[in-house]
Amino acid sequence: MEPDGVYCSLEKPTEDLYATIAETKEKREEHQAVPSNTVKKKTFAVWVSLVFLCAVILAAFLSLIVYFVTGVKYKENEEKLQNTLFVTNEELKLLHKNLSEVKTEYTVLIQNHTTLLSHNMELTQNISELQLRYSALQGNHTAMTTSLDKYCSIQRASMPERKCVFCPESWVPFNTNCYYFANDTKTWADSRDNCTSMGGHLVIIESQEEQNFLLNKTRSKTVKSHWIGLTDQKAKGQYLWVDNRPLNQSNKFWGRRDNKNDQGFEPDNFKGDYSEGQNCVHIDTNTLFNGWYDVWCGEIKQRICEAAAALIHI
Ligand SMILES: [Ca+2]
Ligand SMILES: [Ca+2]
Repeated sequence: MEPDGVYCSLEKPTEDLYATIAETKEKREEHQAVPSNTVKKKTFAVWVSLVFLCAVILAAFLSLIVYFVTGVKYKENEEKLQNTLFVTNEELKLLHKNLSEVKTEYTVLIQNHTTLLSHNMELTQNISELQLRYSALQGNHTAMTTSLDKYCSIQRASMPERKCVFCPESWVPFNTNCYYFANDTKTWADSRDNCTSMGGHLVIIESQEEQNFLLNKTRSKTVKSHWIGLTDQKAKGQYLWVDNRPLNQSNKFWGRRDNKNDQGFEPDNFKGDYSEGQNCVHIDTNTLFNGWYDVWCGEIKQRICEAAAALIHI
């Protein structure tokens, strides 16, 4: 080994190295000694880049915050909307259900309305028919009331009780009796028998009222003279009714003669035509007077029969 050689070889580089370091120092000094515009520009660019980068980061950060906040809000709103939508859907279903029920009820109401209209028409028709029947019944009621008043008089105004008087056909009711005014003529005896055969008797006049009734009924007839049931054939001057009751002196209605020269009262038992005189009595209306007149029993006259009426109290 050769140590000198090693150290020798180290000497030269040292010089060169120092030279290089010196040179570098020089260059550095040169470099430090002369500030460059390019460096300034680079530094400025770096700063701008840093600021820009910070701004971008800040913007991104803000964007993230906004995004996050907006997302949260959006989710909240979405949940609310979904809830609202759910509720709305439920309400809509309920409304559909209610609508369906209302439609069903409407259909039922329409059917009921139709049924009621039909019933109304039937009732209207029934009312018309009932009105017609009511009118007919009113007519019948009026006719029946007229007949009722004719045959069934009210006894007292304060009482609804009626007394119905029924007589055979062609007989006329008066009070509680029936009277038959015959148009054919017979003798007094035949007239008496005829009345008896019909269930009655020649009329027996017992009151002024009955006398007036008979006069009114015969006055309108062409022939006004009618036999009555009074005679004195058994004993002259002793007048008896056909039921053998004597003439009531307080109820006698003798007439006066319709003669200018003789207006005396009956009975006169005139015997001018027949020797037996006048023993039978008729009721008559003449030009001046009316009442009872005794005549010959053989004369033929119309007659008045009397019979008790059938009485019903209602
Ligand atoms: Ca009588
Ligand atoms: Ca006479």
